Amino acid sequence: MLSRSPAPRVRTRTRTLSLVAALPGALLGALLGALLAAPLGAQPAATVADRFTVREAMIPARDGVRLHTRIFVPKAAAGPLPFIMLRTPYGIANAERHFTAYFKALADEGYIFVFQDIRGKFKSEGTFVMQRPARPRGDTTSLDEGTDTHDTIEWLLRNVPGNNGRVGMLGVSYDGWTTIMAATEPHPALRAISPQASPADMWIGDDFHHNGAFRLSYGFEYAVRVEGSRELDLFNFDRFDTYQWYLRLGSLANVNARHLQGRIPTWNDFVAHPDWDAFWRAQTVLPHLRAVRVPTLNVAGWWDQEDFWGPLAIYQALEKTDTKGINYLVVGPWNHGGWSAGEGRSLGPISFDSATATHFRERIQAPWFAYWLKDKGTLDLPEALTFEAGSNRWRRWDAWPARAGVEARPLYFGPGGTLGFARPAAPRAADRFVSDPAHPVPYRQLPIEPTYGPHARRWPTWLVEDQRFLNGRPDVLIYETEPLAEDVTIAGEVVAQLYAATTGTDADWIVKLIDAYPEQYAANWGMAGYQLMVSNEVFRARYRTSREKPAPLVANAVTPIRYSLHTQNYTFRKGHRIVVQVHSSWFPLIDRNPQVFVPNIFNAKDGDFRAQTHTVHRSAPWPSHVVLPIVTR
Ligand code: PG9
Repeated sequence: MLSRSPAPRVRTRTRTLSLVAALPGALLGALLGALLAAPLGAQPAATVADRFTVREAMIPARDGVRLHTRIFVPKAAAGPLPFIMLRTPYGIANAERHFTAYFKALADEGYIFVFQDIRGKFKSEGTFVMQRPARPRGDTTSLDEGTDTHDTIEWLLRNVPGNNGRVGMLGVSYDGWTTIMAATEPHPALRAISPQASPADMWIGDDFHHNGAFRLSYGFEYAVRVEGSRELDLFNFDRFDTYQWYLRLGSLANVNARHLQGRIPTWNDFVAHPDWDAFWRAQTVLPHLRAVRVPTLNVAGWWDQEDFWGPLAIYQALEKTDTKGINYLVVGPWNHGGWSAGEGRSLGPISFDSATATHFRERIQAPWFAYWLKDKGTLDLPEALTFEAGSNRWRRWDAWPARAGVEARPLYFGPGGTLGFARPAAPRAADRFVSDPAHPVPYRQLPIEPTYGPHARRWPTWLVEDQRFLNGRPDVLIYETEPLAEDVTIAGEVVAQLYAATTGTDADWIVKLIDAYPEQYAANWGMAGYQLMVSNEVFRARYRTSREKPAPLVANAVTPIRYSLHTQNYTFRKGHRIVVQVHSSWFPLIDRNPQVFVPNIFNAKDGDFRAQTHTVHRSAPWPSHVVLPIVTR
């Protein structure tokens, strides 16, 4: 591992046997068994039944609702043992699958594993609420996922013999969110958490919206999946290509009228709360992260198709109060949850030259929990550990976004589709295109099969698909540099700065930063000219001045639009070109903007959607560009 940052924080502790004697409920039998038995990791053929005593429990929460829980107690391991808990809306009947990959190194280490159906899902009682808001500060009577976790921990400590009084929690996405929710009012026994790909604010940057633009295909299909039944449901599309299905749907008002008839609460919430109002502000976990009290390993993937904003926002919120240095960040070259299964040697056709996911599970996740829950080993983890794709190496940082040795440099749009570091001098220069809601730009190559179900295939890797599929579309602006004379490495926040105008009164903007491989690519001819998206984001212009109060654009007026394309750590190799694409629809990932201002797009009429001419300026007074955080040393 190469490092340009100061020496990492290294904490050392030695395992202490007195801990075993000091804790209540120590299982002498288990201890003796562990002494006699080979380590679990040395028994690959052992079945779950060989390794664990499995127990089912209905654990009562404080309001009497009982939560369905499966507890796996190792038959042979040095005890007493900490708990590792995962709480999920997705069902736990098959939870033991985690022992083959995601939790394999943890199981080899030895924990009591706890899997729980959250309130209202599968065999747990009560009512499911999509991301039930954290109860307000000072409210001691309401319930949330944090109180359910608290009550579960209390029960486990009393009712599962052989525990060491400590609990760790982890999970990906919704299960990552239940993990961070447990830390809002943590039980004292909660001693380590790893929220992984957890959403943080569904309006600003995670599954359901990005900068106010509605994530149509995911929002619709996920809401039906989770709320269509107590278990998991699938929307029955009448065709394979959902691009066509969503296009024929027309206005979003047709969803309830034709398909859902108001049956899906989350869809009704989308319709009732188009702006960042009290509903979304109550749902975000960020204001509840007032102090980092539990050691936290935040995990994210650079090509996460669902929740990349959330884990970084949670890391940054916790970092504000992290005086003890117990808040960590790991970002790898993964899609949504890509670290939890497989080796992580590649994503789609992109190779990373090493087993990044295995490395995470065995060398980062497992030792990290052992350190906090078993006082075991040393912790050789910097503040932030990122995988720098392109150069394909892990990098250690003492802050994220990286501060030292990084310079923010604008890369300007130029004439004839050029892109360069020289600021434009022309007094007037611009590119124009017609954005037509009847022919929206697809977010990936057609056909776009459903996100879930037997035909789902490309959703998990669409972010790494070759962006050349949009070449030649008149409504996609493309700017590209000359082949790079040397490697260009970025580490930090990428920002889009557009100076744009439209003949309409509302518009979406999509800006993508792309690595174009050389056309002469002897290393791998199959990848010659490949265009890999490195950063991307959408911005709905009606929210440019306020998330709460959308405002129409002034037709034909040049309007500055500045927004984050998120952080990234990437090396554009010598000989590659940097490419920027700009367009105004990304369908059906993002719903179509009518391009005339309407108060609530969910209630727009089919006739409200109009083609408009959009202009992107690239002149001296209005130099549209992207800002790159370039590593200078
Ligand atoms: N991205 C999914 C999700 C999390 C939380 C709320 C809604 C959706 C998930 O994979 O769990």
